Amino acid sequence: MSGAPIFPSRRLRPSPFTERVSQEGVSGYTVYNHMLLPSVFRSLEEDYHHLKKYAQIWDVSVERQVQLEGPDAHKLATLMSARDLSNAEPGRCYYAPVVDGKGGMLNDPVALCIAPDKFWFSIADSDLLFWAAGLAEGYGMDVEVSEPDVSPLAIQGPMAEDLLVKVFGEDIRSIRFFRFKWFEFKGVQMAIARSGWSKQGGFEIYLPDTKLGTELWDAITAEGEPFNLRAGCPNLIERIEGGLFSFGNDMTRSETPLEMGLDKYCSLDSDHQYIGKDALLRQRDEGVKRKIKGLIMDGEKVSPLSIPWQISEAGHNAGFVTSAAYSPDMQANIAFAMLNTEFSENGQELTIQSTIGTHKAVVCDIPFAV
Ligand code: THG
Repeated sequence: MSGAPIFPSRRLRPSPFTERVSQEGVSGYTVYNHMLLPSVFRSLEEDYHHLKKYAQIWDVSVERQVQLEGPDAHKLATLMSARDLSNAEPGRCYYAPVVDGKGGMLNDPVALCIAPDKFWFSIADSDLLFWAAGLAEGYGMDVEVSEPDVSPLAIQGPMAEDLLVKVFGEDIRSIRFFRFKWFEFKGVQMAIARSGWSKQGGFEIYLPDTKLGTELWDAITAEGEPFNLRAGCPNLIERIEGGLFSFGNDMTRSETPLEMGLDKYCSLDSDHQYIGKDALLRQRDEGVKRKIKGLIMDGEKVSPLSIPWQISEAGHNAGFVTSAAYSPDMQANIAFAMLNTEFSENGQELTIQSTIGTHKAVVCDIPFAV
C-alpha cells in the first residue's frame, strides 16, 4: 500500500479527539464507519507490551451509536438482535450479533439499554443504521433511528481502573463487567461502562458532546503519569491472543454467528423471535460446514494481512486465514482461520502460504491467551 495521505472531505468524519490523537503521535490509521481509527502509535509490539502493563487512552469514536428511541425501540432492538434483549435492563451492555434473513452477519455491536424505550447499538464497521431504519419503516414502527453525538473514549489496561478513580471517584470500582453507570463531567452526564476491545480490563466513556472531547481527554491524561498512561488503540496482536473478532476482517455477511463460534450470544432455544433465527436454527440442525479456529504458525514473523491467505492441504481447499500477527509473549505467529470442518480439529496440521513464505500451522482453540 502507498504511504500517500488520505485526501480530506466531509465524508471522512472527524472525531472529538482527533487533535489530541494526532499530537500524541499516531503513526497509522484505518478507516472505520467513515472515520479514522488509529491502528498504531509507536509500533504494534511496543503498543502491545504497554497495553498489557499500564493504561492507555483510546479514541474509539468510530464505534458509533445507532440510537433507537420511542415506544417501539425495544421491539426493534429485539427484532434485529440475535442476542435475546427481551429482558434487557437499563445499565447493562449486551454483545449482540445482528444477522440478515439468511443468518449472515451484518454487524456485531454492543447493545446498551439506556432506558426501557431507548437503546444504543454501539456498532462495528458497517452501516447498521440503514438496516435499523429500514426495518422500522417496513414494520411501521413508532421509533426514531438516529446517530447521536456520542463518542466512546476507552481507557484500557490493568491500570485503567485506578486511573479513572482519580478522575471520576471511587464509584468507578463498583461498575461490573458489561454494565454502565452515569457520571458527571463538567455538568454533563456520561455513561461509563466496564468494557472495551481488549482483554486487559478497562472502561468506555460515552462522551455525549463533541465540544467536550478535548477537555475530557485532558482531564484524564492530567492524572495519567502514575499509571504510565499513553495514547493507544485496539491492538492487533492483543486482540488475536484474546479472541476478539473484527467485523469486516474475521467475519462478513458471508459468515454466520454459528460459524464464528458466537452461539452463546444468539438465542436459539427461547421464544425470542428475530430476523435470521430460522436460518440459524436450520444451520444448527444441519451442522456447520466450517468454523473459525486458532492457528499457531511457525516461520518468520508475519506482518498483518489485508487479503485472506488461502489454506490448502493435500490438494484440498481447507479454508483461509482472516487475521494474523506475531505474538511476542507466545513467541509464535498466531492467527484466526475459517476452516472447513474436516480440517478444523485441534492438532490438525496445515500448510499456509503467506506473503512471506510457507508456514506449518497447527489448529487450536480460541482464545490463545488472556
Ligand atoms: N465497545 C463498544 N462498541 C464496539 C466495540 C467495543 N463496537 C464494535 C466492536 N467493539 C464490537 N465487537 C465486540 C466484540 C467483543 C466484545 C465487545 C465488542 C467483548 N466481548 C466479551 C468477551 O469476549 O469477553 C464478552 C461480552 C459478553 O459477555 O457479553 O467485549 O469494544 N462500545
